Amino acid sequence: MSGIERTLLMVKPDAAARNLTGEILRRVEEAGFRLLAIRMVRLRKEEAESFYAVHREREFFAPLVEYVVSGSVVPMVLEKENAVRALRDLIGPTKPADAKKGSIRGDFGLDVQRNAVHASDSPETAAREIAFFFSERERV
Ligand code: 3AN
Repeated sequence: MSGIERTLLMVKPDAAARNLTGEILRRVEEAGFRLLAIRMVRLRKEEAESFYAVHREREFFAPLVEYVVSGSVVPMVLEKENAVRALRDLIGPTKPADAKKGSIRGDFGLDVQRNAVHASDSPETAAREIAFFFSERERV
């Protein structure tokens, strides 16, 4: 099955603080994704806990929340054929050490927590995460 999909990419605090937002967006656009919405925001703790609610029981939940509120993040809505899969391929696996050179995490990730970006893992998650960050008016 193929079709035009929307997904969410979030530049995480480590990458935003290292001035990598422009380079990451450049790579995403070069790969054929269309940018539909973008903003920069510093999450409150309760918002971060809600965003990462599926990980609530994991041992890394508290440090993950603490990390993601440590600086600004840059969420964006991207559109492309099979966008969810295509973006996961472009960013590489969760652990930057496992990610290929040329992938976003392979080139810019520091460790499993500070791995430069987040991308939705399914179309259902994408819909939830897009609605989390963007109002209906912003989702053109
Ligand atoms: P992905 O971001 O590749 O979908 P998930 O959904 O398994 O990975 O994990 C969400 C986030 O939680 C990761 N981006 C990473 O920042 C953090 N994380 C995942 N596994 C670990 C771990 N073992 N230790 C610390 N942080 C982790």
